[in-house]
Amino acid sequence: PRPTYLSDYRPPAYRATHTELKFDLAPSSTRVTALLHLERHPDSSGERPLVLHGEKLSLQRIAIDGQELQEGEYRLDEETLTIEHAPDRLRLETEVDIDPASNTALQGLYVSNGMFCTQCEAEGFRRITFYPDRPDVMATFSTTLIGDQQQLPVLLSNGNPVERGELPNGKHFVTWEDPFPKPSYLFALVAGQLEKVEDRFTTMSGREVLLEIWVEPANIDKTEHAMRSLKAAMKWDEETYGREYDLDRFMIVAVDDFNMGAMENKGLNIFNSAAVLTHPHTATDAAFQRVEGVVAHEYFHNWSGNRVTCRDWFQLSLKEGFTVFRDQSFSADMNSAPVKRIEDVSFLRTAQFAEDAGPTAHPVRPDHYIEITNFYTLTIYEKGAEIVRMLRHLLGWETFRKGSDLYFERFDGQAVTIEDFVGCMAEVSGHDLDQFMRWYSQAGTPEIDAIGEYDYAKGEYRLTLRQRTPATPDQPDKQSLHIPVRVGLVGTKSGEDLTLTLENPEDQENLDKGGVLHLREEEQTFVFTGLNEAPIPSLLRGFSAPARLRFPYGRDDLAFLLKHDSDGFNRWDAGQRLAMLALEDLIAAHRNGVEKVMDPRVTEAFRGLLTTPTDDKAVLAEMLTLPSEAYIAEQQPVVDVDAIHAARTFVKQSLAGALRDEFLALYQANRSDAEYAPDAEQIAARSLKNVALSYLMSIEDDEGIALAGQQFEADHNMTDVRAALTLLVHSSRGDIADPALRAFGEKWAHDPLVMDQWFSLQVTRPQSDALDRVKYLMAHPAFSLKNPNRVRALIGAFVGQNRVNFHRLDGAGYELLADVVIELNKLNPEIAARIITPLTRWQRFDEERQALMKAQLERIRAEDLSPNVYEVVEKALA
Ligand code: B3K
Ligand code: ZN
Repeated sequence: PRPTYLSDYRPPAYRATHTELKFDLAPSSTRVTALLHLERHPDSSGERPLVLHGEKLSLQRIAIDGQELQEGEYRLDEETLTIEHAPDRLRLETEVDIDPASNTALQGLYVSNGMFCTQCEAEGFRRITFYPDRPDVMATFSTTLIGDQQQLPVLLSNGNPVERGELPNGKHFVTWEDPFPKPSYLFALVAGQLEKVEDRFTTMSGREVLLEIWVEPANIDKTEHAMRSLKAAMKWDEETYGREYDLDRFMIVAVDDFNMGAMENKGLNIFNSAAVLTHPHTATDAAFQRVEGVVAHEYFHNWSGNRVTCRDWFQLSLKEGFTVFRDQSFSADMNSAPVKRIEDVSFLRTAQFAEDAGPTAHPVRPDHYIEITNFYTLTIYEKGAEIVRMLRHLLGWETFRKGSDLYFERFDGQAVTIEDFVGCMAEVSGHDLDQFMRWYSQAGTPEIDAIGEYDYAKGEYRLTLRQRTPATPDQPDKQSLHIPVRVGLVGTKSGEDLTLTLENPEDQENLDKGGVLHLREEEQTFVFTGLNEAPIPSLLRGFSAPARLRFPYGRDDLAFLLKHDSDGFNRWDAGQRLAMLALEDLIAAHRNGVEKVMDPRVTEAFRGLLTTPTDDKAVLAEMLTLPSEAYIAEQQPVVDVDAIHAARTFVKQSLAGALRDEFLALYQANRSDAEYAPDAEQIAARSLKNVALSYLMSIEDDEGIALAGQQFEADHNMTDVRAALTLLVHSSRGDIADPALRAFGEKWAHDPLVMDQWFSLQVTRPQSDALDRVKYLMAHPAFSLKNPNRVRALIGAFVGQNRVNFHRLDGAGYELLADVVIELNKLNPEIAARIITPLTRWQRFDEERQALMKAQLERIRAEDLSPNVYEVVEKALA
């Protein structure tokens, strides 16, 4: 497979202005008739031929302006259909047959549980019909669906239904028209036996919009939260960004087999059922919050993505980074804002930083790819969102909002670039954002080394910041970035934020405008004056830039910040840093075979947290949570999975032992029999209670075990049931865990989304039988390699969250993953190329494991590989 380069971009030779489609739906042979209204692009010379994309299509007929084409008048290969001498304007008619039933890749048109559905982004439409399948070709669509009335009573597509009727042989049809020009990747159809719940939303200009959520009949009682989230998102986008919905109806459909979370097709969002269905007895608080976030994300795409779309797939973060930033802000407004920030940053620092440090590192705007599907990454999404967040902070909200308004107004109905977006921000603010653009082109996570010096006599604090971005594949040399660093100086006497006065007027001006220091050079010193007490710096507040910040904090400084920092995020981070210092000592002790000793400062800091009254339970729950094994690993030069596990377990048990009564009191204080609601207050109390229980269970305290057993039995809501069951299954108390696990599995055998949780919680247990359980469960009737949710729940959870067992020294974990990748490479290349990720990180481990991991990568490489897996494996072994 050959790479595609950003620098090779050319506008298309022809564009489609209107597209008429007809689908005669049958599982193994669907006939697709397409009538494309094509015209030569104004910028294109007369020599360029008409080239349409098409894959796995069986061409039955082709005609131009009603004239059938003969062989020789067009050329077909595996990927394209070329017509050398086409007129400047033409109506191209094609008929193709496709086979949705055998489409296990879940791209294009496929069948899931008897229901037809589509996934076209990025390049799936070319598996439906011949088309200029690129985002800069935008056409209006008119789509007729024909299907069996009994089998396929519901026929949906984008836009508005304009005609429906009965046909011979028990068939019926519906015609849909979408008046908004769109690229082919936003096309969708759904057909099946579905039921809907409906609601209405009145937009800010007073238009009434019909809202429909379509699900399989058995799931009709699981839609309430998604509907509520949708209405909240519609209102929020009006109030926050001034964006109003444009069509008369908005539909969401839940589908069981889906590669990603959901898809923002115009007016017809298709969702992985895991990202839409909730019920207190089947979904956890985390799932409720995910649904709220994903529903909002897809809805927000209607403007950031659909009305204004991407010129080419290198610009993917234009829509994804901005939309993730928007959904993060929405969720922050709906729930606890500091906790949302803590969760997002933890995820970024654990998973995206690891991507940025590994062999598949790439810029937020890549400059080449082999398979675009591989680029729906944490870097494009999460780091892309951080870049937009930095712009928001550099400009201030009001100016940022003006830039956003200008962007939507100027580029409405167009396919544009990241420069167009940032250009609007530069225009409205007067800022020079040229250096800032490097965030998009340069891969790797910048490191900031900070040192500070307080001059008591002068009342001055000199803060020196030095930045460096490590080399990444293809990018050995890096340039300095424009980094917004939000700071505070916390007085060591008062514990309060000191007034910030900078010696340099330009720095002061920046600080006054956006509250941040602008770090642009490799090294800069900021001199704060007029201080009458020694400060401790609080740096990168709110995580103002996606960077690794190092400062030689002493443990007492961190304990002090944990108490006094006015920035909630940094208060949490101080606790994490303090725990990290203790964990590092213990990791070293474990490796050297020395007795482990708990740092009393950590214990005292936790005691302080547990005994100081707080009105923010949600943040407290985060503060009491130790850094994850994955995050700890991220901080190590060479990852020692066993030492990390042992050290973390030791800290947890030490804290539980020393603070048992406090944890018990916390548990009791946060119990409640109130009816379940996924609101911020209840969620906070549940997480606090379950964190407390996890400490008690870490020492297998009799009372803790009894409480976990009761919590499971009480069966009040899935959050509590799952937490209790997980703790039991991860303990050594099989006598209690096994019957509970069995009862749960029998009770929920009919509900795949609950069975996914049942799979995950078993295969993440730290005991050494975990891998055998994975193998055993792969043969369970509820498991299937063809369903991405099952693969993620069983295999993904094991390889991603069970580090001690995946990295077993006999290599059995690696072998198991390689076996799965080899199977999935044939069935679903997109999922295969994702699930393989842990193997690609072999450089981070000791030599013995490196060799074992590489051997499995070589084994995979020897297979007949899809472009997806090929690209990842080649990079990993480069
Ligand atoms: N835009 C979709 C991405 C689907 C692509 C799958 N290959 C999901 C989202 O970001 O909203
Ligand atoms: Zn998106």
